[in-house]
Amino acid sequence: MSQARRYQCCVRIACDLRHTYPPTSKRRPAILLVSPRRLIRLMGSQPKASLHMRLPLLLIAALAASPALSAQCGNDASGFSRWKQDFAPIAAAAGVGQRGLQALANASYSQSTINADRNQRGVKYALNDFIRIRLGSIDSFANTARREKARNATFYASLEQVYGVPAGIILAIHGMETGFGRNMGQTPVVDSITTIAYDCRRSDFFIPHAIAALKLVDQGNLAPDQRGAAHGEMGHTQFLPGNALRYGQDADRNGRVDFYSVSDSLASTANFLRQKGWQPGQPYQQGTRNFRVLNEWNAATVYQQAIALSAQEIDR
Ligand SMILES: [Ca+2]
Repeated sequence: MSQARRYQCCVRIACDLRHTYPPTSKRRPAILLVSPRRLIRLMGSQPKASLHMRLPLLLIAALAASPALSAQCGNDASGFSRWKQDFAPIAAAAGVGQRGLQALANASYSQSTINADRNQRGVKYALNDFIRIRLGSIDSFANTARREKARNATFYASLEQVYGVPAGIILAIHGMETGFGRNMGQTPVVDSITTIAYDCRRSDFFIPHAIAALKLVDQGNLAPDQRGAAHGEMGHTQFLPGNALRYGQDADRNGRVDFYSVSDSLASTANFLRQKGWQPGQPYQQGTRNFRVLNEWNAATVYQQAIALSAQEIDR
């Protein structure tokens, strides 16, 4: 298998695993109304919500008594335009500005996102199978990662200095998620994240990410037509928009947080792990505190094991 082909397979399987998003509710209503109060609860559930997120929530609270603020989910494209219209004031109340609202108005229903979501498989891989399918082998993957590291050793050293996360961990995630940036997805992020937020299966989970994506557009940190993976994951390490908004870093100091820039994306990844409790200079193999931080990045144990084993080999 060629390296490029292997990366494509890696990314496809990565998606299968990464997209084990919260299961649909067994008592899913036929019609789901997203009330402002519910939105407050959803967005407020994110730990340590920053002030710039809390203020819009107060505004939503002020509007919570308005019965007009609701958006009806749907299971096909037919209700998407109406949902966008109804979702716009909800997004505005959450702090989305004019550029974000324009991106919402221009969003198209993403059938490819829905197809990917409907085709999710709950396959569980043994570690050896996961490594074989995903990486070929630890040795070959680590060799590729070491070449990436050698191309910009100073940068990876600076990441460890600033965030305390070893280069091996960051490189392993970069390689695992997108084959070191070779495949970052082909679906417009705003289309995919608004479609999956509108879709009844996981509105609760994805609505805050849709609002975050629109805020990123507002900030100029996400182009309205930028492409990503099927569920709105962005850039080199496939951040969901809510995490992108919260953990993004402008590592190259050009005034923008750009998840399609290697330096910004990898610094944001390191920042995410550090903020989630990564302990600099401490071990990270299975059974350690740092290993448990990897669960914040991806809940699949085999993914965490493969990252830790690869990182050790990359940094040896
Ligand atoms: Ca930047």
